[in-house]
Amino acid sequence: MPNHAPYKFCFGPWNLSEGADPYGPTTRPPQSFDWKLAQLKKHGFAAMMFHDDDAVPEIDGKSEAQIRKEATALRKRLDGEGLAAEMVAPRLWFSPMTIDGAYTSNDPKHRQYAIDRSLRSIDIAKILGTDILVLWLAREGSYIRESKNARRCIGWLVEAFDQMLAHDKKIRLAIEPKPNEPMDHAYLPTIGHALAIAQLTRDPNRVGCLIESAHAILAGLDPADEIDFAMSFGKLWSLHLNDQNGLKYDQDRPFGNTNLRSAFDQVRALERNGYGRRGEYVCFDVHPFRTTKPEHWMDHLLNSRRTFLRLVEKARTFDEAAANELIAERNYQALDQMVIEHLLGQ
Ligand code: XUL
Ligand code: MN
Repeated sequence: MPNHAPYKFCFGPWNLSEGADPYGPTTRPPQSFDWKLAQLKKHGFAAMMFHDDDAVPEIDGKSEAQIRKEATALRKRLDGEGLAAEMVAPRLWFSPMTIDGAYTSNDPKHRQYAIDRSLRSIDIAKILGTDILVLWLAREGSYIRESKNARRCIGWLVEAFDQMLAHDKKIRLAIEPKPNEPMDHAYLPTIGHALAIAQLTRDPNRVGCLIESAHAILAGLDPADEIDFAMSFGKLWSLHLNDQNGLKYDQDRPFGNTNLRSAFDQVRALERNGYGRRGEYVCFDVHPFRTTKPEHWMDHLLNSRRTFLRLVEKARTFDEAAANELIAERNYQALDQMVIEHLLGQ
């Protein structure tokens, strides 16, 4: 095997999903958390991503002490298996308290619920040994624009982030932007927005981002450029590689399955910026196709990792000197074909 250092891989329990979509039921039987963890370990992934209620199920009904107890038991288990927790993310889009948004709900009680739940997620992250709190701001945006005051909502987001930063001096917030779905428009749709709002918080150095390939494509952006942009600020703290066919619902396809050249460009961007050298993980936020049979349940993850590793080889064997000559001659026509030939191989 060629040397693929420094990359370490992870996924979340939700990535072994059962195939339900808005138009039909599940197509695979549900599997237990234990089964998912065993699959992760068996296939050589180094860490698991956790929503707060993946780590502590039915979290809303539990006391702080109970949450700590269950998180501590999970940490012991992960340690015993030699696995890490990559991040914790508060799931702020399921509860009746987040129907109108979480940090930006028009109801102050609901905004408080979102903050309280985020602080509990930080407690869980600390116990699980990760300093990354991922914030996918699912319902922070508008569906009916006049129902919200966007200026005020930005202020509420900053207030919420400030409370999280104050709650734990080590926690880092990794904002995962997505421009739409479930909202018509999100308040933080791109990496530029995530890094800009960081500057309004009490500790900008602890507010960074997570790039998901599909989310960047949905924003009409090139995920590779988003990687270079975030890493120019030293703020790419996590990564959800996957793929997406154009501007439609979020597809979470296997990495590289639709835009292979873009996947190559993303890997090149990671390589040139040294992603992973400060302990960052490569996570695959991919889902099995609805048609996938239970016996092929891991294939979307294994295929994504295989494609990623093959593209690392492609990036490392790309003839940079020859490419630079073509760039110096402004012969981008030949450069374009050179990339295609390199990807096609012999
Ligand atoms: C949603 C999405 C989430 C986050 C974690 O599109 O990507 O799974 O990654 O909350
Ligand atoms: Mn994601």
